[in-house]
Amino acid sequence: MLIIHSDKTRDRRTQTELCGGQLVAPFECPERVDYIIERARQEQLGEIRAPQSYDLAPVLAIHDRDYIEFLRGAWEQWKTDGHEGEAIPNIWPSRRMPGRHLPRNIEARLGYYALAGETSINADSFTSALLSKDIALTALDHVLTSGESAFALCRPPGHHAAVDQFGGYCFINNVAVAAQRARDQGRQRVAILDIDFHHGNGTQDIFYTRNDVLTLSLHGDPMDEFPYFLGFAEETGESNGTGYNVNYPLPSGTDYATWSKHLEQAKARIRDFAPELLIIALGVDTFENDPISSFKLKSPDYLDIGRRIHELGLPTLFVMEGGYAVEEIGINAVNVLKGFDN
Ligand code: SP5
Ligand code: ZN
Repeated sequence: MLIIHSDKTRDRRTQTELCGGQLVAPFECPERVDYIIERARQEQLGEIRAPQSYDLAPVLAIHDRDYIEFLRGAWEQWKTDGHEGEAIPNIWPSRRMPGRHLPRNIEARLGYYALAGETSINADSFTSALLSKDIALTALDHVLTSGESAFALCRPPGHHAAVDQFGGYCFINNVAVAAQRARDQGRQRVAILDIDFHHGNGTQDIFYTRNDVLTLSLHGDPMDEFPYFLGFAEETGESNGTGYNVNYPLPSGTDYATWSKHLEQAKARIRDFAPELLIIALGVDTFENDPISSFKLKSPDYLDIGRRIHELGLPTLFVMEGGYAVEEIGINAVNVLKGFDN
């Protein structure tokens, strides 16, 4: 399988993540990609190719322009305002003050565009997010032109990024950008299956009223797990999109026997939809030793996941999302791709 990868993903190295009342070393770190690419080389998974550059048009096809311009300028405005640390939001629009205006102040603007507070912005955030989308789009174009499958080794991840919000380590929704481009290139129906431990709230948000992009997500029950405020089973889409969003919230401690049953349900819905392209939001934070998650999947299970996805018989684009057990992330991510290829 073709792998799209860039060493420049290492440039995103934030110092801080707000976690448990402390600023800790971020879980979403450059070493994640190092372990995956090292394992892909060891296992001779396939050719490793650098991404091409794309302009902003595919991004603006799904994200609001004011949001993207905020991301572009946030770090400069934060520094100009005299702040010392990385940019972290500390106030949000909320039920009793809904935020009808976009204030000028950078702290307020951070809260306006953030859905969570763990994702620090620094000098590299915007360029890294743009590079990550280039990786996804380069891999997508290979799938569209060759009919073969491909792996986009994206970093930062994307599936939490909504139409006009960042958070959950995500700024640009890479799977959504790719799905929209596939539509614009003439693919009529695209399915996005999100197997990251966390609900793909951004992807759900972006396509919620549409019936041309089917979105499905298997994830930790939002009653207990990030992102908490979206990802419930009753969220099935709206207007034209009714019936085209499917959530499978699963309890803490879910093992592979239970998880894979729900994967088969998702596959049945995908078969029924008959997409021309399948995009997998590939998180491996479902792993038993993941430091911020609570499922119990084991490394060999990821081979079986790849095998089961292959049974759909669709051109498939794999896009890297989460996974924070850094030493095992390479084994687990590459296992999915190996299982798919064999
Ligand atoms: C792409 C992706 O997987 N994003 C995940 C974002 C999770 N954000 C919340 C992190 C909360 C971390 N709390 C750590 C508790 C450790 N015991
Ligand atoms: Zn995740």
